[in-house]
Amino acid sequence: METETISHKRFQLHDMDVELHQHTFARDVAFGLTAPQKWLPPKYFYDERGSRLYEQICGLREYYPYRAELEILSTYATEIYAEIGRLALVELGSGNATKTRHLLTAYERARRPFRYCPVDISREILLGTADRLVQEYSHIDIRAMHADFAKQPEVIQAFQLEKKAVAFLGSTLGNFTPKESAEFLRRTAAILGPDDAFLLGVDLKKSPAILVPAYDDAQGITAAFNLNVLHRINYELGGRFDPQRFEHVALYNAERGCIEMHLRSRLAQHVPVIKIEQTMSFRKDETIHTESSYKYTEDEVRDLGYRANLVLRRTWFDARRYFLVALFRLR
Ligand code: AVI
Repeated sequence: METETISHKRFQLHDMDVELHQHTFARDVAFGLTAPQKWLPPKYFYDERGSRLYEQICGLREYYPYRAELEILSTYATEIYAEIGRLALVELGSGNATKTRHLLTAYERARRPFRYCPVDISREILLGTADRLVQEYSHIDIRAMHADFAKQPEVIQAFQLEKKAVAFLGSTLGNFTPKESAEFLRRTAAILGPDDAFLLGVDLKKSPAILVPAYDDAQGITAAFNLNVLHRINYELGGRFDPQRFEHVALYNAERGCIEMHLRSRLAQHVPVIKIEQTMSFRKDETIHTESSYKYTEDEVRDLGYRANLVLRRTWFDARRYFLVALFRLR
């Protein structure tokens, strides 16, 4: 693994060897769109347009997970700080750190120097966020890391922190398959020390009447977000998709315990993808499975941690108990 450390004026950036995007995207499209159940990994939603659409989703009336977690972090920032305040804070998938600000403000109030280590796959967002935070918080010491942490949580060992809290918020774990979640938690637990903490934000199981509209909003923003992956195949891989020939589908799969998002072909069609020299064929009503968003019960979260050698120490809920922020320590 290659590491490059760039010292900016007021923060440090570790640039890990993020695998060449174009190559993996082409490989995943070639593989996923020729499988019996066509599928694409959800990480490809997030190009510039997709990230903007996701921000819009977070502001939608129907999309409760963002606001529910924000409510937890703002209501219980002092309590959470009391648990982790002595530790450096590593955030996996920090994005623009909007929610984490409530915790950072609690750190700042203690008027002691503290270290915040945001890790993200988007270098631009990371640099912008670090830049803003050093201006807003006078006691902050930022060590940012540009890395694909989902593949390799071990990258955070490069921070060489003695004591740390690792935060994985935003219900991002929900987009991993159960096998990926178990593996990710096991590997993350393996790099925690006896005094370290792991803070996890997960969306809870609830009625499909609430879940489904959160992924199929009236304004069609989630539909545009889902269809955006076809635009991306067009402009990055020379695809010839007409997104209007597909429709957005969101359903709750009770057996798997997750929302599934699909793109359903409105008609039989053949779509060339020039850069991978393949033509993808679709039957009428055939779908591409683009995302699973797993929902948990508190017991399932406890169990998931337990199997990864973690013990659940504290839980915080929003007023409607839609969302859970859980604090784990090593067993
Ligand atoms: C980023 N992730 C946790 C979101 C979710 O709820 O699964 C992505 C998303 N997909 C549709 N809406 C939001």
